[in-house]
Amino acid sequence: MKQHTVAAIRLGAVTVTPAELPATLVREFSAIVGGEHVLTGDAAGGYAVDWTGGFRGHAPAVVRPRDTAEVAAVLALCNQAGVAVVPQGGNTGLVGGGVPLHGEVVLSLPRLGRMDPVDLDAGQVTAGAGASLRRVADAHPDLDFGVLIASRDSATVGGAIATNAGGLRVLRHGPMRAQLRGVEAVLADGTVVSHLSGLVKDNTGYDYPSLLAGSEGTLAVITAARLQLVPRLRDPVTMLAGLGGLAEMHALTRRAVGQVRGLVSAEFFTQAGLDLLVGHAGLAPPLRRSFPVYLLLEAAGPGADEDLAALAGDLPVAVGTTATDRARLWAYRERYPEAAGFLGVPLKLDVSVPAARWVRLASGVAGVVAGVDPGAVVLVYGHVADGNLHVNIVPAAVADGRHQEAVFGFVASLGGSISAEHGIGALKARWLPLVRSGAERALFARIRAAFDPVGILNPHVLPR
Ligand code: 2HG
Ligand code: ZN
Repeated sequence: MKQHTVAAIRLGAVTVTPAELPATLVREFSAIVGGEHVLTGDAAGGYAVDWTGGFRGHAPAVVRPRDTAEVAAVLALCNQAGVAVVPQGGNTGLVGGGVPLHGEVVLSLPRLGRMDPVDLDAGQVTAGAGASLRRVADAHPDLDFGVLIASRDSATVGGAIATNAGGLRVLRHGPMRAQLRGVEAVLADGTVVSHLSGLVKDNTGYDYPSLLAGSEGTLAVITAARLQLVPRLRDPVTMLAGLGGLAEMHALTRRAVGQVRGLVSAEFFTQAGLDLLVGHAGLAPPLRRSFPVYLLLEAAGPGADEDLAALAGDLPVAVGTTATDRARLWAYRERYPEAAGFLGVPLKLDVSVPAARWVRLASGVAGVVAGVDPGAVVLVYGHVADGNLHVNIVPAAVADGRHQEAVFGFVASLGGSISAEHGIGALKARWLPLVRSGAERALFARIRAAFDPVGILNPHVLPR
C-alpha cells in the first residue's frame, strides 16, 4: 500500500502532495498520535492560514504529536511515502514558512510543551519545541529570556529557533541563535539527534543547533532546546521621545547605544501608523502633540534613568518606570504591526542595511514603492539599532511581486539583506539570488540534501 502511495504522489525526484491523502496514511498517523490529533477537512482549516490572512493554503491533514518519539514516527512514515511536511509552531511567522501553501501535511508542534526545572547553576532551561516564549521568560522569577517578541504568548521555542527570531532586545542579547545551548531534533527519516547538555564550551564537531537556527523547517524538526536565560531587568525605565525626522531619530539612537548604560531596546515608529492605532485600536496619543517619528528606548540597572534623561535633554518625552506605565508606552510599538491590517491585508517586508545607509533606506523606501504602486500605503518601523526596518505595505495595485521587487532591489543596492529576522519563507524565495551568490545557494542545497535527501521538509520554503 505504501508503494502505491509513493507512486501516486511522487513526481521524479520532487516530492509533491495530493489534495487528499490516502486513507491508509491518515490511519497510520492516527495509530501514532491518536485519532483526535489527526485533523482533516474543516478542522484543519485554521492551520492553513497565517494570522495576517496573507498566506492561505490547504492541509490534507494536520498531525499533532505529543513527544519526540511521535514526531520521529510520523516523519519516518512521511519520508517513506514521499509526503511533504510543513512543521508549524505558533503560526505567528510572517513569510508563509509555516503554512501548507502547496497542500503539505502540517506537523503541528505546540503539544511538545515540556518545560524542565530551571538549572540555576547554569542559568539555563530545557524546553519543548511547543512551549511558548512567554513560558520560557516566566520560568524563574530572577531570570528572563533574552528574546522578546510581541507574539510571545503564541510563538513557540521551535518556531522561534527555526526562524532565528529577533525582536525587541537583540541589541542587548542577540537573536534566538545566541540563546541556544543545545537542541534535540528529528531528521526527515525519523532519526533523533540530541545535544542538550548545555555546555558553554563544547568543540566536539559541527554545531548543528546553530545551523538549525534560521533553517525554516527545511533541515529537521526541532523538538526541544536548551536555552540560556539572562538576569531579569532591574529597575527598567522606558522612554518615548517625539522627533522631527528619521535622520534625527537615527542619530539619537547611535548616541543612546554609546551613552546609555544598560540600554536594552531602541525601537522607532511613525505618526502614520500611530494615527491608525489611535483611530482603530483606541490608543490615546502618547504625547501632547504629534511628531513625524517616535523613538522608544528602554534601559535598566544603575544609572539608566540619569542616562536616558541626559540623552533626551529638552526633547518631548513620556517616561514609564512602573509596569503599567511601561506597558502603556510599549503598546504603541508592540501593537504597531496591527496598524496596516486596519487598511487591508498587508505585505510585511523585513529588511536590514548597514548603519551608515539606514536613513537612506528608511526615508527612501516609500518613494520606491510609490514608483510601482502610487496608491499603496507604506508604514515603516522597527529595531533601529540593529539596522532593521519593517516595511508594511497595503497595496493598491495587484500584489504580483512588484512591491518585493522594488523594495528588495533598493535594499540590495544599499548592501542590505532582504530578511533581517523573519526568514525567507515562501514570500521571498524568488529574490534570494539578490543577496546570496550561486555558490552560496549551491552550498545551501547540498546541506539540505544531506539532512533531507528525499526533500519532504518544507520543500517550497527557501529555494532548493
Ligand atoms: C515586530 O518587530 C515584528 O513587531 C513584526 O517583527 C513586524 O509585522 C511586522 O512587519
Ligand atoms: Zn521585528
